[in-house]
Amino acid sequence: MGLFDKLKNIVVKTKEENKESIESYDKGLQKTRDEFVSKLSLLGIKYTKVSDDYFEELEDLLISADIGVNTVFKFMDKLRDRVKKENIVDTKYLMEVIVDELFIIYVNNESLSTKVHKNENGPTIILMVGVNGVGKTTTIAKLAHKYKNKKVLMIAGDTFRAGAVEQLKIWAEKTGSLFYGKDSVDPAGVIYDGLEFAKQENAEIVFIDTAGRLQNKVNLMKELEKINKVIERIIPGAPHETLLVVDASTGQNGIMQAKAFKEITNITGIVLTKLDGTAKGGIVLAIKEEVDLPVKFIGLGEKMEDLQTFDIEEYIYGLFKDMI
Ligand SMILES: Nc1nc2c(ncn2[C@@H]2O[C@H](COP(=O)(O)OP(=O)(O)OP(=O)(O)O)[C@@H](O)[C@H]2O)c(=O)[nH]1
Ligand SMILES: [Mg+2]
Repeated sequence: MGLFDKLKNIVVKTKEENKESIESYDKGLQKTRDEFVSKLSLLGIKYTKVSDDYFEELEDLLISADIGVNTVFKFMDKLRDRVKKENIVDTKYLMEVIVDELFIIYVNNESLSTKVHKNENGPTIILMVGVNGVGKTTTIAKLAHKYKNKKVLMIAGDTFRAGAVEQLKIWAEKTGSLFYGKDSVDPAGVIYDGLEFAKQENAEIVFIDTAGRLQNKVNLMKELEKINKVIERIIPGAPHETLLVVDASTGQNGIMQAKAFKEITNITGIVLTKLDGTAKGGIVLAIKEEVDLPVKFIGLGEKMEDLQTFDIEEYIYGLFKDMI
């Protein structure tokens, strides 16, 4: 095969690979797009020229997409500025500026990397935290599926909710992962033994599931401290990632959770789940502005395939594809 053909193959292949993720963004963001973008388009029909009324309605619209009030205010200031400076009168053209500026909000930041920190000298430990029902356990399954070429172990650190251990075990079977869990009331104990098991089995990636009980901050902090101490004792330097799972459909409540967790433990990234079931897709931008943690993965459905590494370009495409 000549070099040209080889290159062509690579191009076709990357396009194909991309196609799949672009399609899932497309599908997963449909609700947000339908709500937000169709309203935005209607606004552009209602007002063909930029005016105070237009700005006011645009502001309401952005707030209702859960972009976050502070973010929206900043955004509106910037937009008004550009309208003035560039003498923009046509709302159709302003639409392009809006897409552009939303993109800039996100990209203008260093804590953007979606990269997962890996341990070069042993198992990579990924701790999942978050309030109950947000999708922690499902996300572990999805990530295990993503890393199916690695030796994955799941540790059932949720000793609180009835059925939680069994639920994780089933996912381990479905994804061909190793599993460690036992009847216990003490998550730290289970995690301790699970990590010994990880070393013994030479696991490459270890996911630790935790209970999502809503409790007071002090207790939660103490519990996470204890868990982190145990992890560090068995695998120095671990956990390599602490992923906070946030349910996108909870909107501003999700933002509050992210702020609270960030205060009590070292969160390295966010997994935003259930984007498929909500019109609150704007929360991605609010997290960036208000919490300043990178969204590393997004959940776009209930199946183990329905997880994507977060990509701002594909996200913006998924939101605005009807307008571009
Ligand atoms: N539509 C949709 N549903 C999801 C997604 N992620 C998780 N779910 C669903 O949300 C529900 C709760 O998911 P779990 O993974 O059990 O959540 P959890 O955080 O482990 O819950 P607890 O263990 O009770 O704290 C399940 O019905 C999942 O199928 C997603 O990205 N999209
Ligand atoms: Mg769970």
